[in-house]
Amino acid sequence: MSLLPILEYPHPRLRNVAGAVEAERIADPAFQRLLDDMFETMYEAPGIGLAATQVDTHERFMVIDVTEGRDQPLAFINPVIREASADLRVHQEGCLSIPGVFADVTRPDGIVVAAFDRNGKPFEMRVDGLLATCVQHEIDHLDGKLFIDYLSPLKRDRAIKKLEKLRKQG
Ligand code: GNR
Ligand code: NI
Repeated sequence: MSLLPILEYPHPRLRNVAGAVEAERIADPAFQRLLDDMFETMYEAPGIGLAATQVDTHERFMVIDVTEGRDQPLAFINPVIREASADLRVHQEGCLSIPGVFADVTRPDGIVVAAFDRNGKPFEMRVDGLLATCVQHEIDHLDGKLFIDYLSPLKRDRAIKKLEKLRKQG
């Protein structure tokens, strides 16, 4: 297992739109190793999710674990949001690609997400709360989107200034 380097804003490849994972690739040992490395990288960071885009792999998959015990790893391959609730929730988001910056983002509170698991088996999950926020945040990465894209120009500007300041401080 190994830790993978995480791309940071404003790396241009964070804007790539990821392509589908081909079904035959899921069983490939290299792909399974990549999943293990992404879990290891996410847990070490620590983060509650990690999208392939963030580790410079432009295929549609991500790993998530929002549990306190860090003992419920979830892999989503070719995830699709099937339904999104009309009711919204605000959550203060952060991102391993924009370290040290946090801002409120409003998203649907509940979603139904369909995907394939790491064995290539299709599944559908109805999720809400933090897990729903995280799934949407990760799928955004696969579409080249970042949470700061949802902020007003003023707040986005402040967020980027904060990131630059934190970097200067080391
Ligand atoms: O670790 C993370 N925490 C987080 C908090 C609120 C909303 C989304 C997230 S995801 C983030 C890890 C990350 O950058 N995933 O892409
Ligand atoms: Ni992120």
